[in-house]
Amino acid sequence: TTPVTREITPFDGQKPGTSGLRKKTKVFMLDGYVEAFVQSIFDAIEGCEGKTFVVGGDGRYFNAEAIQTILRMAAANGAARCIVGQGGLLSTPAASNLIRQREANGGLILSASHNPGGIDEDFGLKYNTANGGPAPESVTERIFENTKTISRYMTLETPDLDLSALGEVALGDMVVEVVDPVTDYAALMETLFDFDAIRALIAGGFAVKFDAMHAVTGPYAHEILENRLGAPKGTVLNGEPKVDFGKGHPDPNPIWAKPLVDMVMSEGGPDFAAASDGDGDRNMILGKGVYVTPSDSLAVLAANAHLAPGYKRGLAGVARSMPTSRAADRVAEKLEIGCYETPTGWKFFGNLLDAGKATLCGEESAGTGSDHVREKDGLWAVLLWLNVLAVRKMSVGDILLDHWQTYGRNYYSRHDYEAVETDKANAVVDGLVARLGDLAGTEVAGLTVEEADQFSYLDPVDGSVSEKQGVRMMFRGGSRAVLRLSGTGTEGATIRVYLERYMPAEGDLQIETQAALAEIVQAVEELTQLREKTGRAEPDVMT
Ligand code: VG1
Ligand code: CO
Repeated sequence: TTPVTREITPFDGQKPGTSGLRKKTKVFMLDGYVEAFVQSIFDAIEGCEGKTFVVGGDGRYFNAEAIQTILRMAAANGAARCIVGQGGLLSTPAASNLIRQREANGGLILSASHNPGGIDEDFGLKYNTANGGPAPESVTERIFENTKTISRYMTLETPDLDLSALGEVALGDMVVEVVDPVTDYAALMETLFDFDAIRALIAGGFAVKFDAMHAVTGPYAHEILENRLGAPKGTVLNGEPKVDFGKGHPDPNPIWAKPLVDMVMSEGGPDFAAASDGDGDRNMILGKGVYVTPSDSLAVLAANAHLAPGYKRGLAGVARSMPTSRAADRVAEKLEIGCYETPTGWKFFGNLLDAGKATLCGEESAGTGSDHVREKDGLWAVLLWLNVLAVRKMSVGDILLDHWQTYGRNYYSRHDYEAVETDKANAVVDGLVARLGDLAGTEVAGLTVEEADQFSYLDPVDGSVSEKQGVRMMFRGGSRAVLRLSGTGTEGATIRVYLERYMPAEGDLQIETQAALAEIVQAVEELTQLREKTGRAEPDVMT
């Protein structure tokens, strides 16, 4: 068990994106690929000597193999301890919690989140820092720089460890501690929410369904919803994690979780339904006959969080990613609390949470979370909704309507054009950027452009600046469109178009969403020629 040093040559393109490195699984399986990236991480954090790491993933294909590689390398690089979820499983929020609770130096999380899994699908790996959150850009840039020159890595020549049994085992001079992935996370949830109130709600016949989409949240949801909150067996659907997520696309939105949406839209459907993604950090919230957009969900939770014990002190502030609708801003204004607009990706919320400036954060992509961890958290959002429902004793639909009648409604939708040829996608963005200077005052599709720019973010805590975080087109009257390229895809480019239109409380609050946004869609097409330039008649996904 003496560490060995092996020579290696760099791989192209090991650049972390919105949330770590994501590639086709077969790319990750290339000889030395994981090793090159992991050694680049270890070198970027000035080595592992004496450090403790949390290691786990969403259980997708290649999760088990990659973990063994990481453990051997951590040991060879001098780490003192690795805390690993049993069977290699840890949801992203549970990993974040463990890093914080155990005061680890960081964590390696294996996931491609909402991307499909399997040998022909996607895999991912990201590094989280000691606060439990995704490494900030300063760290991911250092990692990427290292990947370009990496020439060696350290490992041990040891057989695979058995990660199925709880307890400690030695790996060289390092201790590997296998923990139950659910226990500490479930305990944390009990400190935040009124489990008795939710138990009573459910016991009173309030019907709940949770779709784990064959991904990592299955065991968490079985334990929390069924065992601890007394929901009947069968509440959790697709609760057994599978390496290929049952060949599904573990993205909780109305397209990929359609069966659940159909269920709540049909006669006799549940009162409340929710789903989470591959690694358990996303959430979709549904009520009888209603789909709650993630942007609305953030706003509703911000307005009601004080009803749950963990937030009864009130919120310090709310943060949302720039493309997320401004519904939460209206709540922050009313509560007279801070409101922050960050670039896409949870890593930008970390400083605000650490500094106590924001308590709740959210993204339009079905991510909501709070200062309890440093990742977005799917089951947390579900439990906060249930806690609010238990206290307010209203349906999801009525809570939503009441919210719009108080704050007005931000009609919102995101249109994705997936796997577009990279040059074509760049041409769309570059074409728009080139025109930005002259857009103000332009009339398109019955709308007037008031302002257009590229979003850049000045972090109010550490003063760092992140530029070119998406193009914004603001229209007179408060409508808005945002265009940016995805940083999590593994095939060509995905163009995301985010559409928003504000309707004051006294206006029409019941327009069908796509109809409400049709003019803005038309305006975007006229301003970008997106459909024409990409040859796409319509988006692949609308959320
Ligand atoms: C997408 C979402 C973003 C989210 C990111 C990671 O990024 O838009 O809001 O933070 O995925 O989520 P992009 O660059 O493809 O738009 V997850 O659940 O993949 O960790
Ligand atoms: Co995710």
